[in-house]
Amino acid sequence: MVSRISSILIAEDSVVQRRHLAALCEQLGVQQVHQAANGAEALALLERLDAAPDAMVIDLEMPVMDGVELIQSLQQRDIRIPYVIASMRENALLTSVLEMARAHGHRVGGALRKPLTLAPLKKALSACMEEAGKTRPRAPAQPVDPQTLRLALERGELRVHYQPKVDIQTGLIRGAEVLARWPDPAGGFIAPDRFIPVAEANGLIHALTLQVLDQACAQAARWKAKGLALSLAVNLSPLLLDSRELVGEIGRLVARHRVRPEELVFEITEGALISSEGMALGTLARLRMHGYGLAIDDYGTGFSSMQQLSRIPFTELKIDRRFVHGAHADEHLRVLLHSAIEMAGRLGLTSVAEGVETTQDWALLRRYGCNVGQGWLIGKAMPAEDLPGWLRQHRLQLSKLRSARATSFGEELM
Ligand code: G
Ligand code: G
Ligand code: MN
Repeated sequence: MVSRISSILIAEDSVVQRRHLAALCEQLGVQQVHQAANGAEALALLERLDAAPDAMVIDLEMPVMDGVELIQSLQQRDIRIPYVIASMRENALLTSVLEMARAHGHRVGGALRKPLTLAPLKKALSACMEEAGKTRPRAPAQPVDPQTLRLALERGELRVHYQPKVDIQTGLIRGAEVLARWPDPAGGFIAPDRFIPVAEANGLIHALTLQVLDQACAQAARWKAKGLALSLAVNLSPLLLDSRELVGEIGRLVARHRVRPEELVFEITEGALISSEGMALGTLARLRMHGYGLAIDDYGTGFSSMQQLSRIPFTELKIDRRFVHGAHADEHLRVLLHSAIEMAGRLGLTSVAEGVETTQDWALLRRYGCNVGQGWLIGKAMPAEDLPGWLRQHRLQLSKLRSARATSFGEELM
């Protein structure tokens, strides 16, 4: 039985489908099943009922008032009952309605393709009850005080962590992404999404990035001396690309640590590339001429066109995690993921998948021929001194990763 659901409302025009769904709900232990043949009936029923149902299942295509109109009416009336969306229509349509519902802040357990079956329905209903327990919306990250950040940079308090990037075919480590960390006096670390935008807005991002790069190069040299050759990826804020000095400064820093440009990759977020003008394009071209790798970061979130991508000499395409984690259960995401990997291959770019969280994510990426993976399944960002221990642990996992098989792809959507 699905915990905490004792009553449910089904909005579905087909009598046959409605009965089928009611029977499934009863099998799941739901005691009271209310039925409506369209959105208007569902709203009328909600007004009449003494106690609101715990959850709803909403069909999209219905006469009189369809499922999308029903969801919009729920929003207007501020009715906050969690629900599951169901339809026979294509995944892209289901996905866009799901996005709309979530943008309203509604608790949606998933969008399911009809005819419904027991297991996906149970999972989706459980998911909407789980979401009900979470506090929403999430509080926005509190930005830090610019003066405090300035002082921290002057005192060299910033640290960097390393998140491993591994070859998806062999499981072997290829490199790591360098991520800035600011130790919190109260313990732990202040997350970069709280201080990177502050650094950008207060003229501190240049100094910050050079400090990050300095620590990363010093570490790369130490690892190299021990026989561990890793390619390190450093994030570059788009604001830095407007500086004419940047390429020279990076060159001097790298030379001082005797690191070769080929051992570094700079990541630039996709969204920043769309509006990039002459100066930025020149900086990127010069970085590439000097031998550094260039990665498009968060690919898939920025709506760049092929033309925009083709005018910059990239070496790597980092596919955003929202197209990676969970793609095994979502046909729409799978198409996008597969075509991004294929496009990277055809353009001669290394494909890197972010957000690899499960062995199912891993198995799918391997099947699609993705080159490199990064994510919690492999390893979280860690201080340099933890990396040797992680490597030992990781070696023990290799055979498991290499034999990871995709079970079944498909059936349910979200
Ligand atoms: O791993 P984590 O949650 O810390 O990363 C959050 C975000 O902060 C990432 O999107 C990453 O690109 C960004 N970030 C981390 N370090 C740096 C940095 O040194 N420079 C820039 N520009 N962004 C960074
Ligand atoms: O530069 P970028 O935005 O890619 O930075 C990586 C970010 O992604 C960091 O915030 C890091 O903590 C986060 N991250 C790394 N691995 C995973 C993962 O497997 N799943 C999720 N949800 N986030 C991840
Ligand atoms: Mn990045």
